[in-house]
Order: sequence, then structure tokens, then C-alpha cells
Amino acid sequence: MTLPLILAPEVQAAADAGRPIVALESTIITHGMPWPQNLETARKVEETVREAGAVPATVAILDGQLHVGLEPAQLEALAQAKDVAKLSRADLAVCLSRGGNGATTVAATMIAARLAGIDVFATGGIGGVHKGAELSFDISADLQELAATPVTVVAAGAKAILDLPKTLEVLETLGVPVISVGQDALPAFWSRDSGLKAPLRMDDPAEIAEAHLMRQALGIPGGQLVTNPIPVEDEIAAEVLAPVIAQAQADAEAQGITAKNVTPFLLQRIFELTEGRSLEANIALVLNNARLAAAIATEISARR
Ligand code: PSU
Repeated sequence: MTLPLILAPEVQAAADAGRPIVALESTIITHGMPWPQNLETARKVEETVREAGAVPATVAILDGQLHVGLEPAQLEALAQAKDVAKLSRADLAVCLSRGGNGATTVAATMIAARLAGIDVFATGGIGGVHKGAELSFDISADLQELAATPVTVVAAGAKAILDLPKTLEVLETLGVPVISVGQDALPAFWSRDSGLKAPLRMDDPAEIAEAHLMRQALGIPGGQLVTNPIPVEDEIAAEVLAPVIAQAQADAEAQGITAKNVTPFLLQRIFELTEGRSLEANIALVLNNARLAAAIATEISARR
């Protein structure tokens, strides 16, 4: 059967010419940030990728078509839409075969990037092992995807709402290289230092590009997780956030929030409890990741 895959003209042209492309996800737009900051950020992220010399490709499913690269009107409609499905690996085929609509998580965006021949993807923070996972078994499908799909994902770490030591353990088990940039510590999304050491450190985008290509040459499936710390001036100290995260988690438990709804609920609650500061930090770190992703994509395309 023919794949309902549509590359935006600009993305197709870049792919044909071997120019750098950066994939971007859409769950951060529909479930990760409130309107209208979600649209403003999505536009700014695309602009940042362009300024850094690469072509942005935001991924979403619209009317049963897997779009890689959205037109401005499509992006705006998605940002305003209510009750959009959050699609991970498990939901992708069903949504497409039913002709549905949906936003792609890190896992689903990686799959789309691979289909479109895109090596690099920028997001805010990946999903991971949730606190209390020893009882709830709540582990994001993003981790498994990093083990299976050959895309380098640039994030500011895993979100600090997660159990970061367990997330690192699972990534190690799955054979995913976790690479910190500019520091030894694993960043913690809104803060620069999780208190954990990242398994690897690479400060130069060219080095990250070489490692990406080497992994492919070896025929090892899966990608790389590049953890890029939020800029100093934008971070929220971990001590400030810890009680806020604990409060948000207690609220989630009290309200019986589970599965896919946990991450969006916690992000929204932390936004309220920090009076918007967490969103400002989230926006800053996404833009920072977009810049680095474009630099890595440029280095990869120069070597292909
Ligand atoms: N980065 C952000 N905000 C987000 C996400 C990433 O700054 O909302 C999304 C991504 O789509 C990621 C998802 O895949 O959060 C994780 O959800 P879960 O924990 O349910 O797997």
C-alpha cells in the first residue's frame, strides 16, 4: 500500500538536495503549551531552525495523512484545535488508517523523521520513567523508540517530573547513547543540573554528527539522545522546582490522572504553580535545542 506521507514542498526540496532538515514534534504544541504561546513558540522554533541554516519540518497527522512540514495555516489550526489525539508509536497506524488527526510525540515524530530521511529532531524534553513507575509501570514509549529508530534527538534532558536515575538506567539497558553538551551533568529540563552525570559528553556538533553516522554505518538500530542544558539565564533552580513538582504530582494522584494524560497534566499544573515561569523556561530551552539540532543536521549533511 502507498504510505500517506506528505513532505512539504520546502522539505522535499531540501531532502532532494541533501540540505539539512530538522524535524519538530507537534504534541508540544497541542498538549505541552497553552494557547497562544504554543503557536508563537512553534513559529519561533521554525524561524530559529531557518536562521541556523536548516529547514524545519513540523510533523502532524491531518485527515489521515502524515505531514512532514506544515503550512502556516495548518500549524495555526493545529495550535487552536481542541481534543487533538496524542499519538505515539502504538497509535500512529490506526490514526492514519482511520483518516484521523493527531499530534505526534517524540516517539511518533522519530518514526516520521525516519520515513522522510531526516536524521535530526529537536524537542523540549523526552518522556521517560515516571516517578512511582515501580508500581504504575508508566514508562514513556519515547525510550523504546530511541532504541529502535535511527534519529538523533536533541532535548534539554528528560523532564524533571520524571524519575531521572531510572530513566538513565532504562536508556542504558536499551543501548541508547546519552550525550550531554557543554557539561558533564545530565540536564533536568527547566534546570541545568540533575545531579547525575551523563554517560557521554560532546561539545562539538561535528562530533555528534560523526557518532550518528558511525552508529548507522555499524548497522546498530536506534538513535542518540543529545541533552542540551537550558541557557543559564533562563533556568529555574532545581530547589525551587522540587516542591512545585511534588505538589503537581500529588494533585495528579488525587485526581486519578493516568497514562497519556500524566505529562500534559503535570506541565499545566507546574505552569499554574510557577505563574508562567515554567513556560518561559520551556520556550527558551526549545529554541536552544532547535539551534543545536540545526548545527548537527548541517554537520551530518556535509558528511553524507
Ligand atoms: N517537550 C516539551 N513539552 C512536551 C513534550 C516534549 O517541552 O509536552 C512531549 C513530547 O511529545 C513527549 C511527550 O513525547 O511530551 C512525553 O509524553 P509521555 O510522558 O506521555 O510519553
